[in-house]
Order: sequence, then C-alpha cells, then structure tokens
Amino acid sequence: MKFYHYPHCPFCQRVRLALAYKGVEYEDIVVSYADIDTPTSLIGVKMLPIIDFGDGTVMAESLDLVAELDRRFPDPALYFSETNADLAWASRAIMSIPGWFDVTLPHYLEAYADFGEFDEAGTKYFQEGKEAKRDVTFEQLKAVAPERYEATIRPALAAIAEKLNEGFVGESFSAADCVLAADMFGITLVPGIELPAGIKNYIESVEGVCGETLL
Ligand SMILES: N[C@@H](CCC(=O)N[C@@H](CS)C(=O)NCC(=O)O)C(=O)O
Repeated sequence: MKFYHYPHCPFCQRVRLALAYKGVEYEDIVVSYADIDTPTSLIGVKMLPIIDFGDGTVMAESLDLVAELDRRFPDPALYFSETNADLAWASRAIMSIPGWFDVTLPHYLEAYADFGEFDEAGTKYFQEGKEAKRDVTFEQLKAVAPERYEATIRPALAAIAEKLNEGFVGESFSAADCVLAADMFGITLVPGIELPAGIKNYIESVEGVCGETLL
C-alpha cells in the first residue's frame, strides 16, 4: 500500500493520523509540490492525498480515504454511531473560518522546509500559485496575520475549544478527531499569536492517541 502525500497538507494529515492510529504499514511517498505527473498519472488531477491500496484500488479524497481505511482495517475502529454528524461538523469547522488559509499558508514553507515536498521547484510552485490566486504576497499576508487571526480565527477556535471541553469531538476518539486536529494544526505554526486554552492540548492529545506527530 502506498500513501502519496504532502506533509504540510491538512487533508493529507487527516489520513496520516488515521493510518497511524490503525498501525497500518505503508510506503510513505512524499511528493514535491511541483510534481504534476505523479498525482495526475494516478487520479487524473494534481491533488493529494492518494492511496494506492495495491489491489487495483487507487483512491483520493481525504474523507473517503479515512472511511475506506476503517473498512479495510476495522480494529481499532474510527467510526461509531455518532461519527457521521461529528465528522460533517469537523470537516467544516476549521476550513470555513474566514481567513484561515491566508493566515496559515505562508508559514508552511519554513515549517516543512525539510520534508521533501518543498524542494526548490515545489516552493516556487506553492508560493507563486497561492500568491497569484490571492493577488497578495506571502510577506504581506504574514504582516497582517496577527490582526486577521484576532478578527476571525481566535473567536472561532475559542468556540471549538469550549465545545471540546477537554475531550474529543464525540464521546470517544473518532475519525472526526483525525480531521479536526489535522485541520487545526497549521495555526500552531503561526508566530506571534495566542491560541485559546485547550487547542494545543487537544492537538497534542490526538497526536498522542494516534502515535504520530504532524510536524
Ligand atoms: N477534497 C480533497 C482536497 C485535497 C486538496 O485540496 N489537496 C491539496 C493540497 S492541501 C492539493 O493537492 N493541491 C494541489 C495544488 O494545489 O497544486 C481532500 O479532502 O482530499
């Protein structure tokens, strides 16, 4: 089984946590962010994460992959009766916060500089693509990050921390936690901001349960 991923990518991190939780053995394939051919030859577009299960099944889409991993490797289970509503909530909770990516994106390059995806071409592809899409430079985004964090992200994270109340999304650890912790992780890379109480502990406890660190 082969796992193709970008180490910085929250969608890939969702799957990485699920793989680790289940103790599944796999070939770890870090793809350069500038490598168009590898993902395109597997699924027709440049998008990760992808798993080649080695039996003719090649799949993308993080939520589908987590579900498929649970089907193929049921023990320990990641899905319970309440998981679907929790997962639906978790999969939107972070990514729907206005400004989330503007604040986190510029910091991935330094944090993940040594993981293989941000080689020279990968760094250029990532930075130029994201800057062009937003019509703003990473330096400009970094300069306004603390202000934007205060305006939209800190209040949203505080509400999430209150909902978690020092526990997991549901009654016990589930797929929703792989998704929520992975999606949140990027904010821990942003200097000069203060995270609401409980957020860092939550991410660390998910990493601990899975036995995987996201950086
Ligand atoms: N809906 C997909 C989204 C995956 C996705 O957006 N991956 C990004 C990396 S974070 C990607 O491959 N981007 C390629 C590019 O922008 O060149 C999932 O949940 O897996």
